[in-house]
Amino acid sequence: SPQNTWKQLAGNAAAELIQEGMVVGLGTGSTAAYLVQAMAQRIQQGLQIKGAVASSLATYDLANSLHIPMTDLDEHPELDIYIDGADEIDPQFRLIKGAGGALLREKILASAARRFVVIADSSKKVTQLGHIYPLPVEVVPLAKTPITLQLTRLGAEVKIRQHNNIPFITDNHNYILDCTFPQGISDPAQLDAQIHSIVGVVETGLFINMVSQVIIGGPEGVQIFSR
Ligand code: DER
Repeated sequence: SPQNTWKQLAGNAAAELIQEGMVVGLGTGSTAAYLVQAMAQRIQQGLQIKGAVASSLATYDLANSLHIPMTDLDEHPELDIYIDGADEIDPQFRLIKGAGGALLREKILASAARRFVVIADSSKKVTQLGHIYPLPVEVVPLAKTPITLQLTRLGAEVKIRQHNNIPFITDNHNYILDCTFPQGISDPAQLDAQIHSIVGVVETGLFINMVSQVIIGGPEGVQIFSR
């Protein structure tokens, strides 16, 4: 599909940003998978990185199977670059992420990276967050119902993410509550703070003030936006 071609354009362009000796964070999802494949090719052609840190067990398995040298945050607490997809990207480079269920480790790696580069097809660009994708919130399972109540009071329609008709379990053994805001999210920073003040919330899919660069693949080819 054209969308996959655009995702591949963005992933290939991001792979060119990786330099010798870097510690690279690898995102999760279909666009990030194109980056992983492009980076694996560059490594086969001789690129020597110090190691890669995966944002999910799924990404770890893909990268490892492509013989990318893997490391972790204990060995390398600071990453040179973190490259990942997004569900929505607004003009201020604020993101909704988490449709793939990996938002906690993705945000941990994004915060550990000197540079966070987002790769996406052009359909992810929005003017206001929250109109296309729900906002995922990772929660401690035992608190899911009181948290649902409080999120509802914040104006969200809340659904627990299911997988084969049972609650989806994240790599960190938590649940995800998908929050739909029918009017969109007018103040992402305020909403993020309000959600984080609810006890039992582990992390939200709102990424604010974290993105250095956005690489968009689309009908016009590749566009790179820097902050
Ligand atoms: O779940 C995630 O955060 C993914 O990175 C998601 O935001 C992008 O997934 P996609 O590249 O498959 O659209």
